Amino acid sequence: MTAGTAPGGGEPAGVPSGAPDGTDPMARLLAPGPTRVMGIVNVTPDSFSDGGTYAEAADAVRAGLRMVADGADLVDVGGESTRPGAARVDAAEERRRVLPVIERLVAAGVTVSVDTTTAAVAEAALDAGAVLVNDVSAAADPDLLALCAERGAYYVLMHARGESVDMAKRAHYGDVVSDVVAELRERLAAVCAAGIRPDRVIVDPGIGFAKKFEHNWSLLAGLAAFDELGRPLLVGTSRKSFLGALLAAADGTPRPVEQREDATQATTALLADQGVWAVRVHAVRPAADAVRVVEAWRRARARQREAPPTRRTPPGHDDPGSR
Ligand code: PMM
Repeated sequence: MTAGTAPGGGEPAGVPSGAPDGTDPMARLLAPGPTRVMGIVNVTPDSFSDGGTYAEAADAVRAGLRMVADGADLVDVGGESTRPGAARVDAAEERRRVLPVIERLVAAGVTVSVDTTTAAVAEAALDAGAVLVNDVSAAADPDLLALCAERGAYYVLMHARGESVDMAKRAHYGDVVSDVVAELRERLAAVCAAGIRPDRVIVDPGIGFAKKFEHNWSLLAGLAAFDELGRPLLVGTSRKSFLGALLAAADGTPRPVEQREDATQATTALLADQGVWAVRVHAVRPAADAVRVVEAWRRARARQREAPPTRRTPPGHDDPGSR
């Protein structure tokens, strides 16, 4: 697994802004270390989980700062819902939603990514100090790629097919794991051909994007296959429908979104144990706690490998004290 894959390939073409001291916060986050936690701030009226939560920019900023205090390594700000069936949002409106939030989070020293598929929005977000473009379109827009290349931005290449409005009907695969890896390999080549440095790309299997529920489980079980892409892995399971279906009531009613948090944290622990680079979550504190538990567990496992515990002698055998 590619957790904390150190970026290679020499000096950056241009250090993205975002850190007042001129350091590159993404290089630090991509260096070897525990699974990172990306907090989600959707400034949208209609995202499936937190849509409408942040009516005012100030509420979204407060939520982002809370996430950082709770252990988020970076905050992903989005202004367009990507839930299946969602319609596109005008770029000006998307910019209006995300910019004041990004500006204020960056001013507070937060490492910010922008969740957008639109070059004009990404450009404004990078101007405002975002350092990572989280593109859920599977690199559909050459202008967005050219922008990221020119600006030296870090880039999330997420697997998807088509747009939110019709992606559900494209959820047909032979072997979903090898198909998704192959499609990402092809898109990764396009991203690099557009001039984005390979060491600035993070890949994501796109849980819930043009996937049936069973596809999501197969992908989670098959993440090791993504190692061949040689890039750090970001995974977003938080509160998604496949968890709602798993936890459905006896009559088949899916578990409501706001009651999928415990299951989300189970996935976080399993993902961290597999060594993914980062998880994208709505509730940061339990995710950060889960990562810490996994880290402590791994350290103990490593200690035991180095010095296997001496076997305790059962009483009545060689134990002189019991004679
Ligand atoms: N999921 C959503 C939105 N953006 N970005 C990445 N990289 N990976 C994801 O899985 C992902 C994403 C949809 O979830 P949301 O509406 O809760 O943000």
